[in-house]
Amino acid sequence: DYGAAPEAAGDALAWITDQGARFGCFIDGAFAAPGETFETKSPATGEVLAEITQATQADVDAAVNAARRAQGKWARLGGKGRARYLYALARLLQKHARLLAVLETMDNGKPIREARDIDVPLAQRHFYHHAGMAQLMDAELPGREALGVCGQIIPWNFPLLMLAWKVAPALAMGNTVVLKPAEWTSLTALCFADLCRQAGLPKGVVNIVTGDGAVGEMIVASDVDKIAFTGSTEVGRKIRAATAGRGIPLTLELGGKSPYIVFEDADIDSAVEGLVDAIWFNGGQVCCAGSRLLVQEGISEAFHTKLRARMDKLRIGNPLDKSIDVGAIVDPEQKNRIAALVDASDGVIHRAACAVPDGCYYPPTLITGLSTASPLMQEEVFGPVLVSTTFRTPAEAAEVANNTRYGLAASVWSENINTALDVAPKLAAGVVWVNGTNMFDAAAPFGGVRESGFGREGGWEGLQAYTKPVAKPKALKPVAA
Ligand code: TXE
Repeated sequence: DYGAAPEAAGDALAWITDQGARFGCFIDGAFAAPGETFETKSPATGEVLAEITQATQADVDAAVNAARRAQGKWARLGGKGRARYLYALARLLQKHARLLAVLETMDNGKPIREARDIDVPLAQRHFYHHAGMAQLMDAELPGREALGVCGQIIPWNFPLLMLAWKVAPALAMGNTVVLKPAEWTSLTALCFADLCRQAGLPKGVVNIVTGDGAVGEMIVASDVDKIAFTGSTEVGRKIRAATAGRGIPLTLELGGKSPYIVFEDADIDSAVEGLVDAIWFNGGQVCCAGSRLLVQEGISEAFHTKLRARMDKLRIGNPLDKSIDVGAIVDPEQKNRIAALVDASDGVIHRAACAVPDGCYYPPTLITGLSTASPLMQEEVFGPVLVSTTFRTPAEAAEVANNTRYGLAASVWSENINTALDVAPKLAAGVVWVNGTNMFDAAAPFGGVRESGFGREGGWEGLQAYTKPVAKPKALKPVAA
């Protein structure tokens, strides 16, 4: 049942069928024959969408070798030469925007409005931006060169967008890549592989190997020159330990429990609307989700009343329906994890009033009355669950906000710019938004502090992270006497 969008689902299903509905890895410019496979399902319907290959050690080796063979020539193309391919990929992402959005929604469960208006356009923007940067690069990053072959491991919450964050800057700077999508959401990465073929990208520049964490481990253990990872803090820690002896650069973008701080003088309606975006965008399955609300005491009651009323208007259901605000949770396993965390809490629970469809859905939830030390105040839920507390002074706001092992993002809401500018630098977070949330741009670096990881993606910092100083600087001419 595709409700309001049967024809859109039809296009995506037709693409899957055209590909044989069984996908091998994309290695050295071609899809390999499928090996042992697993099913990828639509969380909204439970329907099996396709069979995906569980890559073997031989697949990973072949992918790394192909990337190694391709890298020198790719780097020697120069920035302008590489830019032509990156522009071609950007245009193809644009041309197939609808197919990609529907595939993403079917595979991940996110509302089609988000896939269409956010995931896919931001992925395109990332390729356009890095095409432009590659073009400039010959002149603008002197003394630096590509790292070589980059291993890239991405999560399931923004499958295509996280691919773009990883692949575009790596390619722009002359690297080749071996990328592994998350096992629940491989389809848009495989569709992207198809686009690489259409763009005539030299073989071996992009390789996609599919499968679970064991395949990720194989990439980490292989002869790559960098690992870029987005995912859980736990796996990030394992990867750091596994690469410690090799001294290869590492970018880790991990979890978060980002504070959303509302001062008494904030524009309350805007702050409530911003909060809906901060915690219910993508069902809260967002690394920088504003999952911890901190409200100044004087407006706490009024704010919560408005928040509950707004929550009760959220529509949850079939993610292919354009009028839906909250879609399905990515997988039943993740839904059970969310439910277990909430069920164990001793707070006061308010659930959004809308009817929740059967299956892999979890309603927008607000929990108040928790102590700072309680697990739900500290642990990343990675679902549509907001916890809330109050503060009295700006100093206390910063103190409570920083009472976390994470440090990815923070939001500050106040109509007094002095309050905002006073508090923002005191927050331990990679990004602080003032009177806003979830603002991303390819030109702005993004990343965390503390257990949210290190390294930046996007902006100059993100480009630099895919280069190293030139190994052999030109010898200086002796100065004539
Ligand atoms: O993440 P994993 P999971 C958090 C969030 C979520 C929790 C668990 O709290 O509830 O993590 O999600 C690959 N070596 N985030 O289990 O396992 C895996 O195949 C190398 C936050 O899905 O970290 C996938 O491709 N790779 C987050 C990727 O790592 C390994 C996004 C992420 O999966 C591996 C996702 C290993 N040993 C989850 N084990 C964010 N920051 O956005 C797994 N993988």
